Amino acid sequence: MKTLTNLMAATALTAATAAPAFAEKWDMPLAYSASNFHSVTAAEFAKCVTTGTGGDIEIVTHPSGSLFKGADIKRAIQTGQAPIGERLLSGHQNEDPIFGVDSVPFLATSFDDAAKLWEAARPALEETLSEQNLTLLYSVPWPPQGLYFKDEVNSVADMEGVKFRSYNNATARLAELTGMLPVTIEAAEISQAFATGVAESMVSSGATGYDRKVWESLNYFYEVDAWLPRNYIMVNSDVWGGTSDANKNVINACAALAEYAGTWRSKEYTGFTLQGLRDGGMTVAPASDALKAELQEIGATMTSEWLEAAGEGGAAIVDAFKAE
Ligand code: PCA
Repeated sequence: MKTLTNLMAATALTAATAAPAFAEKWDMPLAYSASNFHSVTAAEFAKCVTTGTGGDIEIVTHPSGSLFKGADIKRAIQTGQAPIGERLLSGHQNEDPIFGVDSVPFLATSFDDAAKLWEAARPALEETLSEQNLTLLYSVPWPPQGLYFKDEVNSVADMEGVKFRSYNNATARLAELTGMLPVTIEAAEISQAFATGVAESMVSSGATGYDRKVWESLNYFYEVDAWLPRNYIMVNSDVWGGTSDANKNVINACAALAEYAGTWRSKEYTGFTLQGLRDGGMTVAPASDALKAELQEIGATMTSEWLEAAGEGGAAIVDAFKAE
């Protein structure tokens, strides 16, 4: 008993004296605005880690692409310029088709299916990320993707020549196949792009349209439920390897909590933000049956293109998803 007490006292002493020496600050770049639900979730995750590790690791979030722009976040973490951060998973589809698994049109169109697809894809994604010196911590889906326009659109023919804001390969391809003109713009910059006419349409969630107040420039949101893309939080694998088991446990627990809370928020936010678009003066409605049928055809083309690009690994994920 005496030994145990001594040991505990010694451990407490070590912890107390060691903590300041090992206290680390982890800057966490985020691409989306502070008010966005992903950023709110990340801020809570950061607080959970800071509190849970007793201040050993203090995570400080930097929203709106203020530390690194969305397109640069992954590279910054891979190269150790930032230890941890959040990025749109499908933003890396040009590096490896597997990253675009969540943006295959009409493959997973509900929160339940998006969760199943994530479960099926997660091991392959973890492996691909780990080859890039990245450790996956958690992931949260965006609400279902619909189409934003300035003018009424009832068919693909109505989209001809429209300037379309894209956020990944799939959205750029969608623009091409519908005769629109894609221009890649980060969410943090879209209000300005729409206000200046650089873009006049996009595919995105009600959440992003609401966050960026797009009713100031756009008038229509068509619910298409094309897919639910995901954000994910990654940590540099060297940094992760140098983290104590106790702190890893805390971080993993905070990550699980964040994934749950973020997904819940995403669901809640779906209806809330569509109403917000209406309140802003937009027409929010399901796409017409004719338009839906045309989009399904384009979706089929994009699905076969993705399956061809993603090869056996991609097909295995889709099979596992469909088997659930
Ligand atoms: N918002 C992000 C990605 C998907 C979404 O709903 C964006 O538009 O950039």
